[in-house]
Amino acid sequence: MSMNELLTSAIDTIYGAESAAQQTRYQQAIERFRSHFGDSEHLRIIRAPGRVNLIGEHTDYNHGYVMPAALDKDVVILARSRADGIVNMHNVEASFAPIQFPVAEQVPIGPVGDWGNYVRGVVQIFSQYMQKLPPGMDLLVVSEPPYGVPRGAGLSSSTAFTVATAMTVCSLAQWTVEPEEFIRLCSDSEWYVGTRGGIMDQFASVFGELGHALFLDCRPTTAGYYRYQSLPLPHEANLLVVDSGVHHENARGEFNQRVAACRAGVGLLRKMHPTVTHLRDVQGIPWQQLEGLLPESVTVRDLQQQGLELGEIPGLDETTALRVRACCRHVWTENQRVIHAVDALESGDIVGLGHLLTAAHRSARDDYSISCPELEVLIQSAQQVEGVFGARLTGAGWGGCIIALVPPHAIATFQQNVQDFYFAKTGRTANVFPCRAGSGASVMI
Ligand code: NG1
Repeated sequence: MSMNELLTSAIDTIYGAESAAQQTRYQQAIERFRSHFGDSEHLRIIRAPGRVNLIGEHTDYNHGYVMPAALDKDVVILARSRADGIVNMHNVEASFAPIQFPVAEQVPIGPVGDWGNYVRGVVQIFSQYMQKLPPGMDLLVVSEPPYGVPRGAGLSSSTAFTVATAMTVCSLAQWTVEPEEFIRLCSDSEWYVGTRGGIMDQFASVFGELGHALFLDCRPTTAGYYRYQSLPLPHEANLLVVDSGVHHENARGEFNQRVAACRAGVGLLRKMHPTVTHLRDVQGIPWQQLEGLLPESVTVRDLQQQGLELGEIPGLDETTALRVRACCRHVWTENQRVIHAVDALESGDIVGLGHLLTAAHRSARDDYSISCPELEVLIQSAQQVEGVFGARLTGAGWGGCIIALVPPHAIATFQQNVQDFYFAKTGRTANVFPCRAGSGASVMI
């Protein structure tokens, strides 16, 4: 088969009903690669999707439960090897400056916020793991709207980019890495950039399945594997995503503070329960027996004075007050909600699932404090639409998106009312789109 025939068949398999528009997108991308790098000999094309999280927020780095679904929006990379060991990366969007650096086992990090840091992270982490260097490469990144993953929207655009880059590096270097190790290395590559996140996003991006959500237990077994299960999304209701268009600048620092609050919780609980290493370990203990062991608020300095170290967390200040009790309560109750959500999906209980989403939102807002005024306006407007089963913020928080479980007859009203209400209250435009759960990352050709 020719390159074009292979690509056409891969696009049909991955995108199904959307494949005609995607054929055009990919052909245009190949044209751009040619005009940028001269020709398209030996071209590889790799894609990785973003994700929504149905439920299970900020539980992954506590070894808890999550339920994401891969999106049908993705990052595409066109790539080929270079003989000179240089990574030469361009983006079709002019706002991203080109990146160039030599492959190495220690790649110096660029300025904060530089998109090239994700690529540097991948090259460093995978080279160290393989104990050899990949070839240099010419790369073209394509993630424009409407098919790309919206950025800063809590839909894991950075993970999609990281996974696509890592798959590209492995493909060009002809490295075989076991999927779960691959996921861990992708997560480490994002740690290189500075966020102390878990493995949910990478898992969804790699293992996503068309029309399915993924229930994942983020606690690895002793052999380093994870327990997960694909669950068909309901037919009786549609999952709609509403992008607030807002992304708060302090999100990274706030995120790391929540990680710190959870680690503080572990340290304090360990005094009574010495085997605890993650909040997941106290899931079997009634919350009432735990909360008395956890202070409402404690500073990093207070913890240090008690001999409690939180490990390396970028940007943490000694005077930062951590809301330990409320954060741990969110994680504890959220894990339970995920388990109940699995039951609800399996038994077709859409009403029950809707209630769980709404309860998860309350906990994220009140206990984990990750909402913001714009998201609250969206949640309020979603809840006012008759027939809506439930709604919650999705992703890390402080902006980004909400999801809502909406019956088919209410979709048009939902879109209209939510957009009107949001505009009236904030002067901003909300982007509403259906979550069509897509396939996981792949090498297309
Ligand atoms: P987003 O929404 O993509 O920033 C982050 C973490 C996840 C998880 C969620 C909260 C990364 C790459 N992603 O996701 O692991 O902790 O927040 O549930 O750190």
